[in-house]
Amino acid sequence: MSTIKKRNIAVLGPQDFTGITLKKPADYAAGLPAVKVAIQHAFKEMGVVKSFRALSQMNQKDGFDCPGCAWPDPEKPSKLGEYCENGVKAIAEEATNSKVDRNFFAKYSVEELSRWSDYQIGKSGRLLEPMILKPDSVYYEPIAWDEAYRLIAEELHKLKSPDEAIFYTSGRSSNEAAFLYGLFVRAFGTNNMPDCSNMCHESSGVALKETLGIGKGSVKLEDFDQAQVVIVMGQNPGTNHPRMLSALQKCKENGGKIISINPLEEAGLIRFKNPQEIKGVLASGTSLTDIHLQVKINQDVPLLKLIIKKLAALDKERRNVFDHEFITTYTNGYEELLKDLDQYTEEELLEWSGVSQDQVDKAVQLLVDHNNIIICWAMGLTQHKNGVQNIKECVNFLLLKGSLGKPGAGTCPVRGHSNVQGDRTVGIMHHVSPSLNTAIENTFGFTPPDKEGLDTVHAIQAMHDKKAKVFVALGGNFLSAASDTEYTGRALQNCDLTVSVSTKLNRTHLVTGKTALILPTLGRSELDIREGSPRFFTVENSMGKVHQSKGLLQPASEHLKSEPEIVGEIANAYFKEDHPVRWRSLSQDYNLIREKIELVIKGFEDLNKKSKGSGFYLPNNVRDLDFSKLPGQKAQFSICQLPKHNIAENEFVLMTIRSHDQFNTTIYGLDDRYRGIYNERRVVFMNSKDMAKYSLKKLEIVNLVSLYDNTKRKANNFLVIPYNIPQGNLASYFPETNVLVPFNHFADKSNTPISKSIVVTIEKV
Ligand SMILES: Nc1nc2c(c(=O)[nH]1)N[C@H]1C(S)=C(S)[C@@H](COP(=O)(O)OP(=O)(O)OC[C@H]3O[C@@H](n4cnc5c(=O)[nH]c(N)nc54)[C@H](O)[C@@H]3O)O[C@H]1N2
Ligand SMILES: Nc1nc2c(c(=O)[nH]1)N[C@H]1C(S)=C(S)[C@@H](COP(=O)(O)OP(=O)(O)OC[C@H]3O[C@@H](n4cnc5c(=O)[nH]c(N)nc54)[C@H](O)[C@@H]3O)O[C@H]1N2
Ligand code: SF4
Ligand SMILES: [Mo]
Repeated sequence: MSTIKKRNIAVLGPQDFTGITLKKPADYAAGLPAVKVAIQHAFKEMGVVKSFRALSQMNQKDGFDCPGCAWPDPEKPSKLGEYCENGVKAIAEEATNSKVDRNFFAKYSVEELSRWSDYQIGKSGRLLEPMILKPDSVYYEPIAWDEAYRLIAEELHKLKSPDEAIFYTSGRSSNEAAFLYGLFVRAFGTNNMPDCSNMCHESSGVALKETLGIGKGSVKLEDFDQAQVVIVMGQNPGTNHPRMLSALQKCKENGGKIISINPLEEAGLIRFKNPQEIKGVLASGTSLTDIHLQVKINQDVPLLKLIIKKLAALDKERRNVFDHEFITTYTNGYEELLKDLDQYTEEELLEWSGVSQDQVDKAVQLLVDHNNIIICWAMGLTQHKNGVQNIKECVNFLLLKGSLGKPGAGTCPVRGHSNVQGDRTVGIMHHVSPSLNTAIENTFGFTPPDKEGLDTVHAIQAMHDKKAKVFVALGGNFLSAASDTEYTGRALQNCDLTVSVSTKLNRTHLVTGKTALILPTLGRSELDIREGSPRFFTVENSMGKVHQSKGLLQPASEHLKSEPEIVGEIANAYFKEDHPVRWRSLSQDYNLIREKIELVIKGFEDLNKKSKGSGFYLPNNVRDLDFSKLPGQKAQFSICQLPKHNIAENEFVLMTIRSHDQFNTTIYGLDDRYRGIYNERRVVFMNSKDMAKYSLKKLEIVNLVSLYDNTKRKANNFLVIPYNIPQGNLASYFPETNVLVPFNHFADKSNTPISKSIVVTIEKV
């Protein structure tokens, strides 16, 4: 037995400043600065030739899907290029020429690397060959692929129960990889399949499933052309889904209006200068938001209730504000919803929301006569204790207006990772689906487990309490993405083995189990060749459309394997050929995987054929107004409570958000251009009245402190930035602030961490 070394790892990394410069927040998104920044990133990471090659194929029909967000491509992609600044940053990050080779790992111990910032770690480059961190070592060293597979199989065989292993997925994996992975995990015998959606849109999935019968949105991209009103809630598209601005622009040009509901006035929602148009480059662009409702953090339910109450009063007089025919034909619970509203006064709802009377009245005026309404939302609604109810209140509104199942109307949860929705569709989930299990059993001849698995927050607790001992991640950066960084760090360190299938080095590779493996994989943009022919895979976008993606760049190293190959070989090593599934042949031939997906997953019939070209839409009962699977065969109104925070006099509600220069835990750069912050991430945005109240000066250094269940958590060193944010509210970037989010506080029903409403106090340094 080798000795087990206690490594001296800095779980949180450095907490010092990088040298801030402040400018005025921007009042438009994109335009020439976006083009300039995009080109700078591309050329710096990939060089000129590779940049042109990569960008000419991104989001084109025979090319590869952008590795950034899940926003859909238009039916006819422009030859000028169908991508945005952040898509370019995403591809530059993946196709970078920088590499971390075995010399790098021989030079820097994990102890030393853990003292690097996430930005430095990420910039070190692409992983090239499998590496192992042995129990007695602080240095990763090379390991042969077969040896790595054998070691994983051996550790999995050692477990007393399959439930002692955790299999995480991040939403970049293809449908083929995710399907095979889910199949292996079930064949192995557990449903412990946490994934990044647990921290993301899980609240949307739960709310939409319960009210409308499908955990996905209902709108298609074309619906934006016809919408009369688009409400954008808790979402910052200018940064996180930049090409959504083109859809909003089209909506405006067709006479539509936009209401944004957000504690911040995000630049991308003010005005858009479309870099693909002359007027976007030379002129002032298109003004987007017509009405901005500056809601306090997590007071969307009171605000929506207020709007509904006012509309209901008008409807009483006019009978045409709500769509009564729709309500009668398709819904359950209308009377109860209206009755529940009686208990609130308009004054108290207004007070809770923090919005001005005048602005609410303007919004009501706009909404009264329009019935083609889309609501878009993202993390500003999902990452709260009452995240599920936030979305249910949105559904209430759309049902009242009959804004579902027709052009220009519907639900639009805007997804994060480029294939997070697809991964869930093809079987990555901790819940048990009896119909999926039956289909797997019929197709593959083994019985999948029927015990509910662990989601992200419960997987962390299981590892922390040593009830789970092996952690495998298909992509992602679990340590930095998850809540309660120090607790999650201990959880990972308590494991016997942690395995990361990754493209780039990240902090999860440094905060590890006793033994750790890094298995480097091909990126989206890279050629995936088998026996002389390129392979392609499929992905599903935010609007339920499945299409193919084919890489074309030379892989970062000849030693890289594709994700399906890695999964198949782990399965093969574990089962040693003694299993009804032919893991190796499946993992090598994606057509075979697709044939199995066709048999197992509803809506994928003819996948091999249909995924070519612009792809196909999966079935969506809301589009067809078919609520037959719901109680009473109707869509459901829901009674939602007002979210209470019980804030003490000196406490704030903090939302942890993304800067313009990051993709989740991947830090592209240190600027948040639209908010006027340059070269610094350790900032906290605060209302200047609150600054005066606590005698805080601009750029004064403070610590943020949260206190839950008598445990104090602290994030040190943040510079105070005066900002247009409601009083009592704060904003700061994640992952730096994840240390404040208690592991055991999460949304009811969806278990999504409360990353957007953390109660904190400010400590002067
Ligand atoms: N460039 C880039 N693109 C990305 C990502 C990235 O990190 N970088 N991440 C991807 C992923 S995985 C996801 S899930 C999405 C995330 O996309 P977003 O949800 O847009 O990301 P956040 O930065 O978390 O922004 C949350 C927004 O909600 C607002 N907000 C916060 N709390 C509340 C609230 O209580 N009520 C309301 N009404 N608004 C609130 C914030 O002010 C902010 O504008 O983006 C995806 N795309
Ligand atoms: N406080 C706070 N915490 C949050 C959030 C928040 O708003 N606030 N947002 C949450 C949300 S919405 C999400 S989705 C999660 C994200 O959680 P994750 O998905 O776990 O995190 P990412 O940062 O997207 O993962 C980045 C890593 O993925 C790997 N990678 C990139 N591309 C590929 C690929 O093609 N294949 C493989 N195998 N690996 C790849 C790279 O090694 C990279 O370092 O974070 C959550 N955490
Ligand atoms: S909007 Fe999202 S998917 Fe489209 S190019 Fe930009 S980052 Fe990529
Ligand atoms: Mo996400």
